[in-house]
Amino acid sequence: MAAPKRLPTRQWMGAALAVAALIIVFAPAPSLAAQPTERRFRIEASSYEYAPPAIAVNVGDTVTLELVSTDYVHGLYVDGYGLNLIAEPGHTERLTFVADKPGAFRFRCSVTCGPLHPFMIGKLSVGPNWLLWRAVALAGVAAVAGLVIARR
Ligand SMILES: [Cu+2]
Repeated sequence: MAAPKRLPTRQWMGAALAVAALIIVFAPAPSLAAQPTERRFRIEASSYEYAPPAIAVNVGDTVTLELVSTDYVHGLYVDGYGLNLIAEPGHTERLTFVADKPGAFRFRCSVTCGPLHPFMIGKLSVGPNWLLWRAVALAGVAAVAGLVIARR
């Protein structure tokens, strides 16, 4: 009786890595397990920056932005959501909204506050960044493939 013919281990590894890469690229994003919650951010505006410069929330969160200006009059306009806040120095302006649109949105100053005003920008991220996590997972698969190739 002849021994069953077996595929070489390297071919199995290559096939497994290719299947893993396909799953990473084409698998649907998992539904968000996080329950919508209330989030509050205090954003300090000064010439010509926001602190913090980036905020991240989950889809469905009720978000309150508090804009505080530390020097001149500054604004905060959120692209995609069409929200606008204007804060006088020493005053806090508040705005509450539901983050119902996933994605990355730029926010920028809506009051001409000086020569570098066009560069006064920040970022609102709504929802997890699945593109980034897929890229990280693909890099892991590529690293394993590199190790397999290097070991032969
Ligand atoms: Cu400005």
